[in-house]
Amino acid sequence: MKWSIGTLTRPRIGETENGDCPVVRHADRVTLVGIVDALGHGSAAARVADIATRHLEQVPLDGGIESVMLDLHQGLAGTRGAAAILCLLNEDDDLEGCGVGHVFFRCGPTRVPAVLGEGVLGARLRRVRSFTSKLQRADRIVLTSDGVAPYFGLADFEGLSPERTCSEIMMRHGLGHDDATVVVVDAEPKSA
Ligand SMILES: [Mn+2]
Repeated sequence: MKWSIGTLTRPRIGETENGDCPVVRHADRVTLVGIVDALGHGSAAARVADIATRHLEQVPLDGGIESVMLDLHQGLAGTRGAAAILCLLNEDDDLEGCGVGHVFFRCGPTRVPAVLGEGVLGARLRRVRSFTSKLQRADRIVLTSDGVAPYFGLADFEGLSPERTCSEIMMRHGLGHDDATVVVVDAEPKSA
């Protein structure tokens, strides 16, 4: 499968710095996508988002998503902490996802039994739990931070490109009082 990815992020209304960051990293055989949402907002949160971004640019991906999440947890030790949703997509169309804290994962039409974990990366994390699924052509994954109200369905944005879907979700459901991020991944056949 070919992964067509759109991302959109913006700081809380009135802030110039963003504590949210979208994650997209194409490696040899896998693609890492996700969102890190540093606690709070403003420059202190933006510093944490920055540390997370740099960490995820070089973290080993071959140990699976739980290992990526635990690595990020260690990388954020001593900071104010963050929530995150991270997904690894591979050449065989396998999805492996892992979430910690107040972030959101949606996928369809394939139903993915996504259970996200509690805790704060960098501060307290009892255990991470991951979920896996085989993706199909025309599947769409939508990740959002908690600066986006979760009251929407994938059908509301059917037929729109990943970029356009990000803008529409942000426009209709973005919350002014928090940093907000949307990541949309469409699974498309390689030949398309
Ligand atoms: Mn937030």
